[in-house]
Amino acid sequence: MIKKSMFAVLAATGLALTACGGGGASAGAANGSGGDKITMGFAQVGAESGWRTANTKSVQESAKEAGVDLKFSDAQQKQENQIKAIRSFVQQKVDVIAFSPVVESGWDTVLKEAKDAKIPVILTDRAVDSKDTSLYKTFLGSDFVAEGKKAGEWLVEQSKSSEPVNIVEIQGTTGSAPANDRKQGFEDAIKDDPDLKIVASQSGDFTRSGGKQVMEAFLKNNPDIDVVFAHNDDEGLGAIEAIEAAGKVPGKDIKIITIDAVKDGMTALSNGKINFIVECNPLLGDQLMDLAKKVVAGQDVPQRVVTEETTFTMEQAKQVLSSRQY
Ligand code: GZL
Repeated sequence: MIKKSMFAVLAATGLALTACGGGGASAGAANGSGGDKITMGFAQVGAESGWRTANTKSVQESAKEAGVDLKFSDAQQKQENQIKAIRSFVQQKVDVIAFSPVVESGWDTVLKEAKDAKIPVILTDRAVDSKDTSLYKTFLGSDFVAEGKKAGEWLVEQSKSSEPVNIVEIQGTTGSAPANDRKQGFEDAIKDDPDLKIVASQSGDFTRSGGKQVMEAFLKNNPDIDVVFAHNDDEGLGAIEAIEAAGKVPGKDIKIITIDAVKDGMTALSNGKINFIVECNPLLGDQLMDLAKKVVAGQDVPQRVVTEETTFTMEQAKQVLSSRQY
């Protein structure tokens, strides 16, 4: 966790970084209030991936630790369910609403209802594309463009020969910030290398089954695939199943790059079935509770809090696998 003094400096600039892996001062101490228990309404995306499971666990455990009364809803990846949940939190007059928007668009109306009810909103994990930034107090989460860029830069580094490299891309949930931004970052990183070509791109909806189905179709329609860029580990693990069913060797015949670094992904990386993983930290619970207490207490918070993350090769995965928290 960033030292308080550094945090104050970064906060003043409107941007703060938090160390990956979560952890940090308990929310109660953070605002020094020790005041009344606050109630948070949390509208989660769903339970689509290992990352989401770890994120939910982090939010629930951190709420308990921080003495925050958590009202939790699982939207099963449907925007209308998240909107319903936010409306219900407004009716229940919670102190603060936090949510991870399943897609970027279509939130202004319900966020205006929360604002009119004087209930502050915190975005966590994913962003919205609303132009009206007064609709939420802060956005805590990863820089997905940077994640996509790191994935592309590794591939550029690995592809020094002037052989053509055919890439298939398994995108995340259509319209979601991580899918849009990871795609952007990856394309930006490879655009100056004429040998690297995305020959097919389709959404696997961040799920293992989605990754497997999309990869089966890619294998049928593209005889010569060199690399898979999957927007999360679960899609990459589904792609591995399809590649092995087609009699090819994942990590060797077809290289695989994914994003998240959850346990199952890191295990496949250490076994050489995935070649490179960009970390996306789901342990946002502690920072979320700290921010919520400050927001409810009327304190200023940075409008953007970016989680710091790293990357893993096979060797690095072998070293850290046993100590991973999720
Ligand atoms: C990223 C998060 C994405 C993960 C997926 O912050 O929103 O959603 O990369 C998850 O695993 O489903």
